[in-house]
Amino acid sequence: MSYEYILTRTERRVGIAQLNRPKAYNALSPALMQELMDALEAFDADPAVGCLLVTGNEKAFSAGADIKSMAAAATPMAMLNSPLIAQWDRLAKIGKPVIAAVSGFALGGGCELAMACDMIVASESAKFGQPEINLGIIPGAGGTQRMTRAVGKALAMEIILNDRRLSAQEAKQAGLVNRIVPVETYLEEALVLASEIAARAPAAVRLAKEAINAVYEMPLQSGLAHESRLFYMLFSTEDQKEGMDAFINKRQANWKGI
Ligand code: DAK
Repeated sequence: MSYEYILTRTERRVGIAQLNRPKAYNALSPALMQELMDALEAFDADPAVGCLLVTGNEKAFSAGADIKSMAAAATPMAMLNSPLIAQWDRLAKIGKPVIAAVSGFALGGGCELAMACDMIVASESAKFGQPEINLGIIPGAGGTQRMTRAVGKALAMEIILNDRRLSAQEAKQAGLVNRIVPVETYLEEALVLASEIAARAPAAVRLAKEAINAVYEMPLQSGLAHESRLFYMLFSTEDQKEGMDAFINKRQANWKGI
């Protein structure tokens, strides 16, 4: 499959999607979002891929939704009916883990895209922010919700109401990102993390992601019951038998993904 606004490749069982509108700081046009979601869904369906990686370039992960195409949607109904909306919902349905490798600007929808991934590896130059207030709007793709859950109410208020930007260090301290790595190696470091996860038992990885994300959807007792059901379900897989046999016989497990 060839794309116009993203680059894709598979390496070490990792499906990599790179946003590729460098002149516009990888602004998320509807066409780019559609290609990105098409690519992520294709990786999700590919048994040769165990983990997904979304990245931009050194200067910008993404500066957010394409303001020029948003400005054209002059009414609420035009915005509601814009092709942009449906694209965002597709990301939450990806079953395999998705890692964002972020360098430079991650602003507005770019920050929301990174936060909608399961983990964030940030380069030392990464800058996170929700500057929508400068456009007379608020975040619309999860910024008020995911940012607040990640960094807490006090800091989220500053970020969203007053365009306070977080450096990589601040983002790490606030719990927004997993790790900070040098700019020169950020993609390789993210790829190493992704390939380690991609080498693990696929069904267990998938259900572990589902169980963790359920924290944000369910009260504790429901979450615990959900976790138990997923745990029991894994005893129907060959990989559970393989993993336990490998432990007992002191050998490397050979995961089959079934
Ligand atoms: N959209 C379109 N073009 C952009 C852009 C953007 N978000 N960001 C940068 N560009 C373009 C600039 O227009 C410029 O293009 P030319 O003039 O060369 O044609 C080029 O990229 C370089 O930008 P600058 O000249 O501004 O470069 P600087 O280095 O001076 O500044 C910057 C870089 C990233 C700090 C600055 O460009 C900037 O502040 N950009 C805007 C950041 C921003 O406000 N982001 C939030 C956008 S609103 C939703 C889904 C998503 C969203 C909402 C709802 N639903 C599902 C409901 C998301 C909304 C947003 O993200």
